[in-house]
Amino acid sequence: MSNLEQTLSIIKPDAVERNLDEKIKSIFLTHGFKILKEKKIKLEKSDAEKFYKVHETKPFYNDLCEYLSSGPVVVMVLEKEEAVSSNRKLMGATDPKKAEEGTIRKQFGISIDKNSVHGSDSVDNAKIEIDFFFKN
Ligand code: IDP
Ligand code: MG
Repeated sequence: MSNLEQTLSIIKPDAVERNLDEKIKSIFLTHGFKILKEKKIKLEKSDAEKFYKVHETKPFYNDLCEYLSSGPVVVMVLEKEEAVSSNRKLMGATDPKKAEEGTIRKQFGISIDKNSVHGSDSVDNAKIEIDFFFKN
């Protein structure tokens, strides 16, 4: 049975800064994702605050929003069967030190905050996040 999904991926400032965006995009393509939409943008801190609102009570919220708006990011809509869970698996654990071999965060993540990629955590949040960046 087919369960084609879309998910939102962000290549975060630490990875864009190290010119890893083409390499990370090629990893998505190799794993069967289609990149339906893509843009390189620099967020305002207020955009990052809106995007990460679910984390607003966390002690790391302010640093997280500063960081996400500290330099250009590449935002993409990825499509694949079970795209949401497939992307989460390919990204690896939030903390690169805990991420499995072969995952993007294991390969490229610097620290729990500079962990190179974002991926939606549910189909519902994927829709919200895709609209956040790509609604006309
Ligand atoms: P996720 O990106 O794996 O879904 P979330 O828990 O949703 O992880 O956290 C969002 C982002 O906030 C993480 O990707 C990471 O950049 C940052 N973050 C999460 N936990 C911590 C922490 O304990 N300290 C600093 N930053 C954190
Ligand atoms: Mg998350």
